[in-house]
Amino acid sequence: MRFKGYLGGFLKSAIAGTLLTSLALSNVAQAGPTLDKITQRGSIKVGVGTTPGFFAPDSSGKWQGLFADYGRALSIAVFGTPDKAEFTNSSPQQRLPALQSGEFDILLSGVTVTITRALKLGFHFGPTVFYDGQGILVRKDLGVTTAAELDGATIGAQSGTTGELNVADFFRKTGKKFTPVTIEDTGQFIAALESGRVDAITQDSSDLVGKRTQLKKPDEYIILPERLSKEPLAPAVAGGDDRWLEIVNWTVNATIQAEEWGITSQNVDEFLKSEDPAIQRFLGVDPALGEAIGLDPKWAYNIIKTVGNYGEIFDRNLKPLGWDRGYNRLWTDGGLLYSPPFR
Ligand SMILES: N[C@@H](CCC(=O)N[C@@H](CS)C(=O)NCC(=O)O)C(=O)O
Repeated sequence: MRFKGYLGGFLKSAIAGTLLTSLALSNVAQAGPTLDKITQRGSIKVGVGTTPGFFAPDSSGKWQGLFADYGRALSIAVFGTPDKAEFTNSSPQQRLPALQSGEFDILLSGVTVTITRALKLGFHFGPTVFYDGQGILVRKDLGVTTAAELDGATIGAQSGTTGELNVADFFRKTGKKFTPVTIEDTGQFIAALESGRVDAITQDSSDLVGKRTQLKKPDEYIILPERLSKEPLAPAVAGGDDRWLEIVNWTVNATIQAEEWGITSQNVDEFLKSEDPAIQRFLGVDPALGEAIGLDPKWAYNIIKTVGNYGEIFDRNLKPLGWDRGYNRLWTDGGLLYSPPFR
């Protein structure tokens, strides 16, 4: 009897398990609204900024940079080819509303993850692809070497950025005074510094390092040593589409996990012969994960083969500008990059 009871229970849970599996599979088979829109349109609309190393058109008009490469990685995940990401620049002020209204499918523009954006504005964020902090860029002839010496200064921030609040917080906290000038347009923001309309400008240090190289006389300016804030920069998507969010999440995770395993664009084909079941799942030798995410089982293989792992993406775009990996090293190297498991 006990055995029968046990068997009955086993059968019941097996049936329930099958039901759950088929429910889960039917969920997987449904494309999310964003993915539907993207596949019907045949391209992914990506909002970007204009900072060398992160997102900037090259001389032939092709967008290059760390974030641009994540746009390409997504295009590979969805379409199997890197060239279906359509990059459009819009100001920090306009791009979040444009994402909300569906003008963009994703922002890869250095958006900082904040609780206000998540809970009050309803955006969702993928994994951080660049850990940054806010800096201050000043003309050398101002004679200051630390932010604390900027008491009484006129400081420019771009409207719609986290920089506006951060700089106000910094001066309030330190009991110093400053005059804020908010400017929407990037060209005018830079011009305000060059013309002397403001004494300093404040933005993500990633932005300042890149934009400093575009000043007429870069050597006449310095970035002060302080970082006023934490700026984890991540892909942003509109709320309410879990499936699209998961595709974004696992696309970024794939580049981080590949680096952890030492899988690069150069050696990925050798890893196809790996005996490690996790690597087999990752590269689609075992198709189970591709089926679960509803993409080509080779989606991660294709990403690594074409754009490379995180380290390759970083080195290609940011090493030439002198960037050190810093916090953006793998957790195994003392950094903050950590992919959840591929299983
Ligand atoms: N991370 C900040 C700032 C975002 C931001 O302004 N990013 C820079 C690039 S890192 C930008 O778009 N600048 C204007 C441009 O490049 O045109 C935020 O989320 O508010």
